[in-house]
Amino acid sequence: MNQLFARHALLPDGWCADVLLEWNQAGDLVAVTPGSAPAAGIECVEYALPGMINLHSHSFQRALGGRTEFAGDSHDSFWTWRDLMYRFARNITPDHIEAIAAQLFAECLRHGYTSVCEFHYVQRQPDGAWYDRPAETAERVIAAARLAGIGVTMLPVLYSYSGFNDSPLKPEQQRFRTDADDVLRVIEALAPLRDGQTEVGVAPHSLRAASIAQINAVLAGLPPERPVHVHIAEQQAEVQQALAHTGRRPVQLLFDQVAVDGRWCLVHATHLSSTEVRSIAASGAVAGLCPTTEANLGDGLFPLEDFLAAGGRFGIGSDSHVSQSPVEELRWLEYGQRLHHQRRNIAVSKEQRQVGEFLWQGALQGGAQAAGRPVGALAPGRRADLLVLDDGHPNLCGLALHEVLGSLIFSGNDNLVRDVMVGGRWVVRNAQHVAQQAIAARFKHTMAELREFR
Ligand code: NGQ
Ligand code: ZN
Repeated sequence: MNQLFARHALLPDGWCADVLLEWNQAGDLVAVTPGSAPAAGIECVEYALPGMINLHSHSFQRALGGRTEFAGDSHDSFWTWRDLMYRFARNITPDHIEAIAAQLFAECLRHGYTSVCEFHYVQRQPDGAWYDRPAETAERVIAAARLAGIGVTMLPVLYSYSGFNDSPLKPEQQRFRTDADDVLRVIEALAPLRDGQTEVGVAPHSLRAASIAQINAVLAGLPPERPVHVHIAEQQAEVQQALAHTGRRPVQLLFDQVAVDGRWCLVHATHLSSTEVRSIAASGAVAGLCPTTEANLGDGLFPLEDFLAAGGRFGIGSDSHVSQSPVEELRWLEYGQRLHHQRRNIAVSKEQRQVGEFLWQGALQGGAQAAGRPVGALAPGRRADLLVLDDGHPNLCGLALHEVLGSLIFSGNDNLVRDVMVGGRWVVRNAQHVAQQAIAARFKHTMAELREFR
């Protein structure tokens, strides 16, 4: 029977009591009814909430976790990390890509992500030739998502240059090389895989790696309503390079020359002028914030308070996967602001004074928009993607309902996610992913093979 009864469920307007959730065989919610009576034979849980959307992932980077945390001869930075990452990316095979992604996605599910947007740029063979199937590596990531049971938005990447002045790619970037036609061909090859769990959009890598003309060419060939993601203004050096070569800051350049709208997700958008803050907010685009990776890479802090005041939309991503937990991303999103402003409780609105609830609901809305899929809410027509919290855990004892998400996000490091459903199917039960052992065994084998490639 496709039904679940929650004593408390987080609906778009807040927590509701005695909610009966019903979904169809396709995995879409068909009815969400508060004030229902529990019925015999229907599973009953205490706390249910929508699963989180991870709006920015480079899944292969999961295999680099912990391996870039040593000091080199000169000052380490985003750019020295990037050299290590490139070196690692040279050697991975489609089998590795699939095994690493499956492990990552199972971990993401256990921590409460039920969707992921894969910003996918390792598309060619190590020598720069295409695979026989142009979407080979993208198909492997989608296969991993299906194995793990996470919803996925695949974003094949446009990647042509190594800098703003159309400078040629470096040898270590040859695997990533695509032009507008290549990307549209991959998107077309992926069309048959689109379904309730799978969407396909596009991602110009950055204004360093894709020209404005190429971006507009891809947009012209892209089917309507598909999501468009781009890395932007993550590092001060990127802003300086944009100013030197174009006379404009990256976000300013994008808005001057491309029609940015609600299909867009601007990933990082760390270094913004106040005009740029307002442009992004007014466009309806989502700011894709990845606080743990941004901290790990020394990027800087996003101007969240100003952006929210301007009505901006945001979501979260785990990017390089130094964390696989939405709790940690949201916690550090708020903590970065507290440290910067030397104040408390920044991520709130006039109506929503609970930080945890504001963050979870905001990231659901922005994440769903960025994913281009009907997710992010327990409401008819959306996917049946939900988390059940471990109501027996001490952190959830003696709380008022409005304190539950505050406890989830700001209290301790135990994982309170007990069960996870995606598209009406349980993929995590009692904190165990249903295919955890097989997925982990394959991942360990892959990591052993990749040991020598540092
Ligand atoms: C990436 N990662 O594509 O994996 C980038 C680094 C770049 C982040 N921006 C490469 N966090 O931006 O050139
Ligand atoms: Zn990224």
